[in-house]
Amino acid sequence: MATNYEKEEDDEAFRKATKKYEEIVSRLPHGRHWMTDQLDLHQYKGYWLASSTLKGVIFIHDLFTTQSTDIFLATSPKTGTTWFRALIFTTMNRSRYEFSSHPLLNTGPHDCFPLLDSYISQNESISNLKTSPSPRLFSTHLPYDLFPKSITDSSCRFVYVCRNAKDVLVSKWFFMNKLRSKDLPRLSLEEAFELFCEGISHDGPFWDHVLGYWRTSLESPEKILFLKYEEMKREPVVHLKRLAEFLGQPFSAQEESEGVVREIIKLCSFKNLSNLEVNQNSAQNFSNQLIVDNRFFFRKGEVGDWKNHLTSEMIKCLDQITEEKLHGSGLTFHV
Ligand code: PAP
Repeated sequence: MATNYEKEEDDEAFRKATKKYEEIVSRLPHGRHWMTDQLDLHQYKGYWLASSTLKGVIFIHDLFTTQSTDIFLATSPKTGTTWFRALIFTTMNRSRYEFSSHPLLNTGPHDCFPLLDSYISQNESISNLKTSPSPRLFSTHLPYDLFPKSITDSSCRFVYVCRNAKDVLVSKWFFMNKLRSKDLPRLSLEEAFELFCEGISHDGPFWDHVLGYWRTSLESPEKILFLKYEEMKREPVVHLKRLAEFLGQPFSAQEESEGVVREIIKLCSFKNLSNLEVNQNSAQNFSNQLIVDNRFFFRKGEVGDWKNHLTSEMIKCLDQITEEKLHGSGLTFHV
């Protein structure tokens, strides 16, 4: 329990960080938000951030105290956050819960552990974070370059999940249209495509986000485990075992022979999660402003749905940007 003095200190730090955010945001270039059509994305140190995310960056820099055991699931939006959140939560807690009565069966996709970017600026979060049991699990959409040195230089770890740009664009376009006010016209795929290619999308440019984590994962593989959505789809056993090892919780021979790996994959599968009552009929409250139906986080869960939506010109252009951006990095997508 925080003392009155600690609470006053936290409140003061909270006020200072809010003021700093307000000063910074007023000076930044603005870009079109996919959901509102307002100029609500802000270009900060080369990345396009929603207001709540920018606020999160300031708060993380000024108010977050990292612990060496912290684990971050980092993703660009629509690259597998929901799926990997479930996989990490289940893997880390596998000796705690039975699969038949697992909390994931009644927990929305974003409730197993918080999105730090928006959680950090909520009331009480600072004191809650101080008392959370370790290892603390967080999700984040922040580009790696926007984290403070206190995090990047510490021994906390990141699991990064990337996905091919074409599926990300399509997934994000569908998602944003579900969130748009009924008073607004639909965001056309052409508009979404233009914005995405220009990098004007949440936490974009998408390719810079991926490369920031990719390069650091090459330099410091003990710091960042770099995974691909498509590879997890193709060989879930192989990649879940890599994930568990990186998290410091490798599967024992006994667990493997008892089918624990398969059970986790089954529990976290698109088919299982998307059919749960909680994911069909409940909603998620983000930063007390945005309420999103859980079912919107589950659409198709497939690789290659872009073929059903993108024109051949769009495909050519996205492939070209991807090739140019990733050239020389050693990172490829075979989709
Ligand atoms: P977020 O970053 O906004 O939280 P995120 O979970 O990364 O979203 O992305 C949602 C995508 O993951 C959706 O892809 P789609 O639009 O191409 O279908 C969603 O269907 C997919 N998804 C959600 N859960 C799973 C799962 N268990 N397995 C595979 N894909 C999943």
